[in-house]
Amino acid sequence: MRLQLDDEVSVDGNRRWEGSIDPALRNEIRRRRTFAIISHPDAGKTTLTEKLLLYAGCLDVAGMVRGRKTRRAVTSDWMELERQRGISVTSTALAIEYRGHRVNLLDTPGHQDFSEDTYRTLIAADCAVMVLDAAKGVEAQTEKLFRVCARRKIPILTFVNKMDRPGGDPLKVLGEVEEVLGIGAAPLNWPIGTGRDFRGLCDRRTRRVSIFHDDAPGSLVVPTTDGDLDDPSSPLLDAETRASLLDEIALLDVAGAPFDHQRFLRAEVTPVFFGSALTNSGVEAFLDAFLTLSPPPGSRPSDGAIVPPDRSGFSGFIFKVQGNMDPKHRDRIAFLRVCSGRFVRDMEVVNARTGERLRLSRSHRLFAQDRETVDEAYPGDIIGLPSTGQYRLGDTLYQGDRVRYEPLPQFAPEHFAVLTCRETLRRKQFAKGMEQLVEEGAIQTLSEPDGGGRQQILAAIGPLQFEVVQARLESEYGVSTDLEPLPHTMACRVEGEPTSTLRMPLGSLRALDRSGGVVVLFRSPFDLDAFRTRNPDIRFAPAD
Ligand SMILES: Nc1nc2c(ncn2[C@@H]2O[C@H](COP(=O)(O)OP(=O)(O)OP(=O)(O)O)[C@@H](O)[C@H]2O)c(=O)[nH]1
Ligand SMILES: [Mg+2]
Repeated sequence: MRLQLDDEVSVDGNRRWEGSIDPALRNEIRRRRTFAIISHPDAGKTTLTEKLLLYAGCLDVAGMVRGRKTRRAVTSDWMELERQRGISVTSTALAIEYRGHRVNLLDTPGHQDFSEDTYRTLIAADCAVMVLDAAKGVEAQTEKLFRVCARRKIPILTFVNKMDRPGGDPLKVLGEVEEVLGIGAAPLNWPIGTGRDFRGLCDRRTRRVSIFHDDAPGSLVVPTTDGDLDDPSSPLLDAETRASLLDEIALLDVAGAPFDHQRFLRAEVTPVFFGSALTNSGVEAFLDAFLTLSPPPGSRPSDGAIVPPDRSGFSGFIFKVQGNMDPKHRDRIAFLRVCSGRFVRDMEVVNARTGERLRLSRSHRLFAQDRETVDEAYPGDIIGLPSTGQYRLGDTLYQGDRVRYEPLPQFAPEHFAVLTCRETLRRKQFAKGMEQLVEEGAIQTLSEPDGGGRQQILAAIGPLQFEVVQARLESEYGVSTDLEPLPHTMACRVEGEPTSTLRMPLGSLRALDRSGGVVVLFRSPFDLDAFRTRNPDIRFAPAD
């Protein structure tokens, strides 16, 4: 359950820390917004991110995901692999100042093979922006990510994108959001025309219409001409368009889900906006509404207690580790979400997992691949901490009384392959590369009991992760590899040390995980049953 600064409610008798009365801290918390952009692949998250940066004045010219060579690439898809393929592979943090707010934007990969990264990034957010393709509506991965938000009661705003493309049907999309996702969908603006005729928006609260100037290239801010919907003399809309718009708005007023801010904050209704990130139509209206509607950083559960953001003691957790963001440094950066108190560079903290005391002498504000030293940070902020392996995903760092935030999800792998380092001389780089990619959570690995250093068994949520590992070993560690997919579909970790020899069904594979635990790979549930029959004393550890 999330608590808002302004309207705190009691929390089922849960213990909670006292908030500090430091007005400066409270003010900094109030002006922060931290959100993740989520959706099915290709709906336009990265393009919308780029345009939010443009409207926030962080960019003079916007890049493009799959643009001509002459056109700038987008900011948040910084990895060479992402630019080559035109998809996001890893989530990206971008800190921007906009209209007196510090906005921490988290662009996430849509592809399900990278969903572990997306889920972890969602946990670091206080709200989510769900992007839908107007012609495709609610797609499979969007639904999965929505369910994660619903379970965690993360407030969701909806941006119906690609209104410039044919086939978009705003009423149909609203219906799908309500029927498939089971959440009230309250449109706060409404499109004027769709596809080639998409030329403006009507704000339902002010009944102001904005017509886009369609001569502006998508790389620059699009000027609009505004007028009143209820002004029949306004030259902005011809009589026919105005009449059908009035009908549509009247229908929404009668039949549409009303917008209620408190219900939005409880994730019971989603405000819906329309636009086209590619042509910058509706992006500014969305960004401004986002600032007023979205919640500031909220409280978080820690070991059965509730930690309010204004708790005076600093605390935060690591939700991502990313290597080689800056080819010059070739280091690893741990992404820490600040949850309470004030972060000051060079402060001493404790890592709740190890009990170790750490001095955080280097800390960075992140802007996709770029970074700059940051001396102070507040709840909601994402700071980058150079890592030499001392941080693990899910680590809590705190000052004062002990805090420990919930562990981050790790998914059970369903795809396996043997990866072999081609050149013996590169074996050290291979081991280092694998070590670092595992630390990032980009892949899980197992080893064969007597496998030697040139081979590792990769365990992944999806096959695309294999390609990413090979591509990154090549480009970041100079190691070329061969991949041999395995027919196995599930991995079970044996509880404790098996006392007797395992009687393996044909085709099953015995391996070791990174902590030396025994793991058995099965091709199918039948093999698992066969194994259980042959090894009745063996117990498997419950999946994470
Ligand atoms: N016509 C049109 N195309 C768009 C719009 N927004 C994005 N696109 C295009 O859709 C494609 C995918 O856009 P991305 O921004 O990469 O989509 P994404 O959601 O980040 O995709 P993943 O990162 O792979 O999950 C690109 O070719 C974009 O140029 C839009 O509003 N209209
Ligand atoms: Mg993307």
